Amino acid sequence: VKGRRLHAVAAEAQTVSREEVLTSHPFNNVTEGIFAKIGANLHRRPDHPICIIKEAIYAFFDERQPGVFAKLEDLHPVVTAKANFDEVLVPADHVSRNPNDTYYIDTETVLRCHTSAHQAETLRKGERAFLVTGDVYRRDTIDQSHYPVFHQMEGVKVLDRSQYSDAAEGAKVAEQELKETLEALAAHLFGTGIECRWVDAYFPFTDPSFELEIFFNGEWLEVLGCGVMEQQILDVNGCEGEKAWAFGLGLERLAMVLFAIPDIRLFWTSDQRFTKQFKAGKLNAKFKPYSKYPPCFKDVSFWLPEAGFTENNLCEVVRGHAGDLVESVVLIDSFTHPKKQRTSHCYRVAYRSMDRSLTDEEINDIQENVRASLADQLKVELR
Ligand code: FA5
Ligand code: MG
Repeated sequence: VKGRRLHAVAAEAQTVSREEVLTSHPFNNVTEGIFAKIGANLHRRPDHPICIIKEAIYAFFDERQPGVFAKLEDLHPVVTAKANFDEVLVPADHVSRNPNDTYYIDTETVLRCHTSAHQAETLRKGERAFLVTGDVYRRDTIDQSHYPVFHQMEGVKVLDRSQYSDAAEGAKVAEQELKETLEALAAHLFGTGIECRWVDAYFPFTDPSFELEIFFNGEWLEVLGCGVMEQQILDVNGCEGEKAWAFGLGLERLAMVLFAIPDIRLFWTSDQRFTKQFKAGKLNAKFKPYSKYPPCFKDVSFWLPEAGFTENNLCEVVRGHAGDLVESVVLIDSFTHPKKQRTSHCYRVAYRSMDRSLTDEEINDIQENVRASLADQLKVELR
């Protein structure tokens, strides 16, 4: 009974119980750190930059087409592997299904790795134009624009039959309307003072597919993926023969550009020097760094194990010990010994707090723990 009650309360708060997520299933690879983030719902806190940008995007769609887009933002992040992958046509051997990339609760259940997990079910509910916003989870590399929990907004629009006369024309109209919509959205959010470019892409659920990049802090930053929806997804979910476009926005990335936020970890800080700088509805705030603490670099070199090695696993180990104190993990050297036929990697880990200066002692402790776990869990041979 106690378990049940807990569960009911958790569901109400749009979160999940510990037992539901950190199961003892051998396939489970969810960490404590990830579990702690579930239910944070940054996209629903009015003064948080993720919520502010969400509202600005809503305003854009409401101005252009009042009342057309349904808005869903409390769909549960625990989804079936079927919804996350199969229903959006992700092939059985696609990398994203690999437990190196996705957090699995058990073989059939995952933390969604994209809001596209809700495309099919929302079409089946009868929606024909919708925006789905939520937290998504990925085992990934570590740098200033990648974080294992982030927020996406999915947009789907099924065209009106009157917009085209045959399938080929429908696909063309969908592509044009999609690009025109997203270019107008970028102009709405950023004005004309930014540099954007379209890049051809591949997604199993769209064809053709594109990504939009924005020039930010000296680099091209990918902010969204999109395309013309695969016919099969429409055909089996109540829209037979219809045409549609879809996109998935990275809300952190857009907010970084809009508010000049230099590091993705800042979205998770409770430091008031950050949080106090943002207010609901205020789109022109530029983040003023409150202080730049020096980074501390630590290199780690090791021979790769014969059983294989994946960088995401290294990043999970570092994140597990360092939490938000790790800023980036970069491969700086790789070589294969000609006689031994073994490969050695050297990674440089940058530690830096967003909020305070770190002591040598605490960094050395973390680095020692990282090294021990690399040998223990990933079976590398430290050098
Ligand atoms: C997708 O997730 C597709 N589902 C998007 C899509 C939807 C395409 C509908 C077509 C139709 P991608 O893996 O590229 O695509 O991620 C989308 C965006 O999420 C990226 O452009 C980026 O802005 C953001 N993103 C991806 N990984 C991370 C990360 N680790 N941290 C922060 N943001 C990320
Ligand atoms: Mg991408």
